Formats: sequence, C-alpha cells, structure tokens
Amino acid sequence: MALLNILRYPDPRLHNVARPVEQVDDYIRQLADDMLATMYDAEGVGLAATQVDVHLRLLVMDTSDGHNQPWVLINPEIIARSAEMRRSDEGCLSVPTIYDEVERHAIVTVRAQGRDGQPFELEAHDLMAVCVQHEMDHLLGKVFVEYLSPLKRERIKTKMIKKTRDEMGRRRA
Ligand code: K1U
Ligand code: ZN
Repeated sequence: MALLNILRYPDPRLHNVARPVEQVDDYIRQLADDMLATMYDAEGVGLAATQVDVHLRLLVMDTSDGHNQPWVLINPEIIARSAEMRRSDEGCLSVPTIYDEVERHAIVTVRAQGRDGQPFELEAHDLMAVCVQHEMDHLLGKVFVEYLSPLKRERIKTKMIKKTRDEMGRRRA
C-alpha cells in the first residue's frame, strides 16, 4: 500500500473536473486502497481522487468512531436530497488547519459502485452526509473555501501559500 501526495490549496489541479471510471479494474482497486491508507495516515474522514491528482470519479471515506468502516464510492451520484439544510464545521486535507461553517443538505442518498464494481445506494446522515457532499464537490473541482466570503478565501489562500513555502524551506534546511 502506498501513501499518496495530497494536493494543497490553491493548487489549480484541485479545480479539475473528474471523469467517470469506465471499468473497475485492478488499477482502480489499488488506487482506492492507497487513498484509504493516505486518508487514515492523514487522520481524515474522507478523500477524493482529485486531491491525489487523479481526475476520476472515485472517493473514499470512513466517518465511524472506530475508523474501521471504510467506504469506496466509484461514480457517485446524489439521487435524493433532504429539504432540510444544516450548517456545520468543515475541514479539508488540502486546506490544513482551516475550519469553517458550510451549509449542506442534512441527508443525501447516493448511488455508486463499490470496490467490486457492484452498484449500491447509501443514505448518508450527520458527518457522513457532510463528508460525501464535500468529497463530491472535490470531484467537480470545488473546494469548500469557495463557499466562504471572497475576503476569507483570499486570506486562506495567502496563509496556505506561506505555510507551503515555510514547510518547503524547513524540508530543504
Ligand atoms: O480533505 C478532505 O476532503 C477530507 C475531509 C472531509 C471532511 C470532514 C468533515 C467535514 C467535511 C469534510 C476531512 O477529513 S477534514 C479533517 C478531519 O479529520 C475531520 C473533520 C471533522 C470531523 C472529523 C474529522
Ligand atoms: Zn476536502
């Protein structure tokens, strides 16, 4: 299992729109396994293929308390959304240390294919509902900071550029 590099905002590749997965083969299964390993290593609860610079409709998540209920969603589509909306704090492995409130549908039903290529439906509530909507945004090239005000977004962009530059400097020293 390999740990993959996670793109950091404002990398322009985070705005690529992912293409559908045509066939669930060994490459896709290996990618899903590597994404899960990368997500657990980074202590996240979700990860979209876009974030590891693979522009295919694939996401992984595990919002369980024991971090032992991995989900692989290939070609996910939202087929139902609750009218009820809910605001909650979000974070993103591509925007480390930044958390802010975003409004999402409280419940969503998603149709996807699993790691075995078989279709299934999942009704997501609570953190899982937030996470799956956040990850599906990534597949459309959208990062959660785009829901924030232009001023906040500019501040975050500046902070991330500085953080990345400082980390690169420390790594070289
Ligand atoms: O970068 C990502 O897309 C992963 C992201 C998913 C997410 C979590 C919570 C709300 C929206 C999106 C994260 O894993 S953020 C970091 C995290 O570990 C976390 C955040 C909230 C609750 C529990 C964990
Ligand atoms: Zn994210």
